[in-house]
Amino acid sequence: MPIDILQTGKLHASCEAALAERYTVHKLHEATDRDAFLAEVAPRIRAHAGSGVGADLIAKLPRLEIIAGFGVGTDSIDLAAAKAAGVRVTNTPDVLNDAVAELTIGMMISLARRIPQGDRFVRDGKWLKGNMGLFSELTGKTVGILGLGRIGKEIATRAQAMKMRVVYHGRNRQENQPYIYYDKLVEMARDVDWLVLIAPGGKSTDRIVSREVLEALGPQGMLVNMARGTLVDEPALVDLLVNGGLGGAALDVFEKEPQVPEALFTLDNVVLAPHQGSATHQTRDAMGATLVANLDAHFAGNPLISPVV
Ligand code: NAP
Ligand code: 8YV
Repeated sequence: MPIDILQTGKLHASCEAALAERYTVHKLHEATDRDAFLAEVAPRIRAHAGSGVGADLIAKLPRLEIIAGFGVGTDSIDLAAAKAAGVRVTNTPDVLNDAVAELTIGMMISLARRIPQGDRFVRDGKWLKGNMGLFSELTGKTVGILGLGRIGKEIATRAQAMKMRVVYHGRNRQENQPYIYYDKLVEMARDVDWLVLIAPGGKSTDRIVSREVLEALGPQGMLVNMARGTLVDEPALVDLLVNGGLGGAALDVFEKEPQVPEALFTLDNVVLAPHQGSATHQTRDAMGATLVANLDAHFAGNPLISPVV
């Protein structure tokens, strides 16, 4: 019996190819009349492939058994609605740790040494008129990691290779970790040179990096957001960057991405990336393979590879 699955957005090519080999895939995002399309296929849909699933969609799919998310973050899936409907949810953890940690260090060096600004400086012919200036380095600085989880630990290892001191904040002290633990984020922000965000999005972390936390980080402090835009009070962040209340920011994620506050575009103490943490061929292939492996396990009656719900 063919198994009907629903996609509501484009997925990585190797993932789509593997899904098409195994399942009957219905692509809502390619339909011209989406309501009519959904009404026709909904009674047959047993799985959703990809993230971004709200309670409304779950309610329209009476035979839905599993949502296989693409990504480790599940903040775009209504987990409570899935649980209430008896729908399993999976994500793609671990396979992206290295890619995200690598980009984090890349963003940090880019900001400390103004690498994108230097590139523009050369291209704009400004070097012909004089040198660019001196900036800071990571060596000898303290980095506070908000979220010492799977990715946070990889960032910590790499930060140590940059001769940085590592401390962390989370809801729990991790006894087997060698780094100093802060139970108050604001206190950690006061003590560090760099604050790196890599905790999940969602209600429990909404604007956890408040104006008070950003002010504690201070005029020399650097913020790096690799987590979700929702973790930060973005208007306060922009205000402090514009007014010199914060030293700088390297941002891969934004509250309303792909919309980015335009005030950031003119600032030299900011490095921006378009949510590229896991965006390498090898990592996206591995994420796609994990998504498919979860679906295959579910429909074979085997334990899920990476269950969330
Ligand atoms: P993880 O292993 O679950 O680690 C999350 C960490 O955050 C844990 O150490 C947890 O510690 C901490 N945490 C959770 N809720 C918290 C709260 N309310 N307050 C303070 N700390 C909290 O997750 P991961 O696999 O490392 O991924 C982390 C996040 O990175 C994802 O959820 C996603 O949003 C983001 N991400 C972004 C990209 C990108 O492209 N930029 C790529 C991948 C992932 P406690 O339980 O002790 O609090
Ligand atoms: C992806 C991510 O960019 O895994 C996550 O939580 O944010 C990133 O890996 C995203 O999930 C896929 O678009």
